[in-house]
Amino acid sequence: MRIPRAACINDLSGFGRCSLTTAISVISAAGVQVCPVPTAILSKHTGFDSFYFSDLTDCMPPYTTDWRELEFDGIYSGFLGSVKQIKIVENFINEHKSDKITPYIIVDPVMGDKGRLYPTYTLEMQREMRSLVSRADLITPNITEACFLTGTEYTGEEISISFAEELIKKLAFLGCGQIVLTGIVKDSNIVNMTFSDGNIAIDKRYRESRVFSGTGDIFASVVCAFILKGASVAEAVEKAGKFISLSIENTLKLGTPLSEGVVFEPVLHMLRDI
Ligand code: PXL
Repeated sequence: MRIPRAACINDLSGFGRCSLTTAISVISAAGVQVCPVPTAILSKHTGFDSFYFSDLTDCMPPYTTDWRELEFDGIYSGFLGSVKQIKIVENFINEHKSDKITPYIIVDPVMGDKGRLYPTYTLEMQREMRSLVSRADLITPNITEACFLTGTEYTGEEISISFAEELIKKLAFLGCGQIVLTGIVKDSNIVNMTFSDGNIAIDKRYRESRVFSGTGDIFASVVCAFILKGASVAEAVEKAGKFISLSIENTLKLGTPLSEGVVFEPVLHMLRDI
């Protein structure tokens, strides 16, 4: 059996279950090889009051140059901290687009949430992220990110289906072939809307009132793994929705703090056949 191989570009936060910690666990458990490219190391994610941070931008070009002869079935990028890092990811994609195996490119444009950009996100980074998403086969923005990418006014997480479709159209106009717009609030549900091959699909799950950090990273990691295993985007999104619901159910039972993220360890084994 051939194991698909994914290059994952993201930061490594030692505590708090997000970014590479999540990607490595989740994608491996789903049966896909993960090759991490760390963009920075943090002792904890930025939602904690204190954390140690060290930027690894200058390590990235020699690190990825040493991988020139490796071929990847997929390249998945998450949180990026500067214009320089976004450009490094674009170069890495360009270098591997001509490989015998053309990698499937997933860009999770981690830029902000609840109508606000992360404080590190400059205007120049927004411009550069628009260029990066145009190179992707699939992007997974939340509503905030979709609004910033398309220059649309943010009106909250509760949007109509026609507004969501409008956002998707604008994102497609930027050049993204397949899009999952995540986190649309509809009454007591959370809806993820998939646009793929000209079709729209909806995945609806019961919405927990508490929001755990790192959920977006679990979502993109599950989607990445199952697409590389041959699932359609809509199928992969359904699996991600199911896995997140299962993990959150488990977390609520344990009662751990929201900042520690979703306790997925006890259910990781279920990813194989979810
Ligand atoms: O889950 C997104 C994320 C990734 N990386 C770092 C973060 C966060 C969210 O807070 O702090 C460092």
